[in-house]
Amino acid sequence: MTDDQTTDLVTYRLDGEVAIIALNRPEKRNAISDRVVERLNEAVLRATAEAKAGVIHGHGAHFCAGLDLSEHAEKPLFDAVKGSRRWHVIFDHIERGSIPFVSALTGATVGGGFELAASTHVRVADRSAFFALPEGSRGIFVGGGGSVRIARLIGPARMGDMMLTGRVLNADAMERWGGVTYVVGEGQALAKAVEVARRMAENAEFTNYAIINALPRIADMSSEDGLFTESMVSALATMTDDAKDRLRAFLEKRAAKVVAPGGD
Ligand code: 1HE
Repeated sequence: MTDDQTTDLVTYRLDGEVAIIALNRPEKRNAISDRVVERLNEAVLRATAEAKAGVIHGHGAHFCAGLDLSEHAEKPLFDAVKGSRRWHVIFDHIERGSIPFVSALTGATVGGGFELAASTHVRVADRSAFFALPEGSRGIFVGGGGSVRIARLIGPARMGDMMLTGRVLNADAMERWGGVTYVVGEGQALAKAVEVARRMAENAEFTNYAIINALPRIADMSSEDGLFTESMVSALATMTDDAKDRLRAFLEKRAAKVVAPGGD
């Protein structure tokens, strides 16, 4: 385990093949300032270079209270545009980099915090987690990619409902809406997220890359273009040495079978 990129705002450690990144500003409920998002970017790029999967969580009781409103309130218009565009670049390093990320969600997962979670590939919430998009009541708008990513996760109508009414959803309600795919007991989000990330790290690296890069692009295409692209990506994956080894291992009965769920 290494701990050498820890800054005051974001912590980083490598646990085997899994990079564990955490927002570290609990006294401000992990609100994302300009400095926080840059430190997050450094950690994400390092994880992409040396890990096979990543976990993003928040120190303290809350995942993230969103954009740092004290900093935002002072920004001239064009700086606000450039700030939003910077979030887009950085969150894109998460969503369409080369390794999958899991977010472990606790407490407030609000505004830009939900947008950060939406840029990860798997979301695990514990029962303390709550979700809101209070931009309407603050007189602002989502700017961290939420209008694309959150709208695709839960649907634009539900996202509009959250933004217009300020309603707050608990973890079970958000699971029903498709915004998270694992709900665990309070205090268990990080452990479950690490377990999920370790499992993903065992996959073929090229397949993980194809999953995180091809799926969102194919979702933007027509059916016809999507099916064609799928055939190309599928054939490419089969050409890798990894695929050849893994397919042979299965045929020679050296690989794990798919096992029916145990009911959990
Ligand atoms: C903050 C922020 C923040 C807390 N920016 N400082 N996000 C929001 O509208 C959510 C605003 N925050 C809250 O509603 C609450 O703080 C929480 C529900 C998250 C947590 O409540 P609580 O009672 O545990 O903490 P608190 O006492 O409200 O906050 C503790 C401190 O954190 C306090 O500062 P202090 O100096 O008085 O101790 C708060 O001011 C500070 N704090 N949240 C700055 N967000 C790219 S566009 C994205 C657009 C958005 O993200 S909009 C949603 C913004």
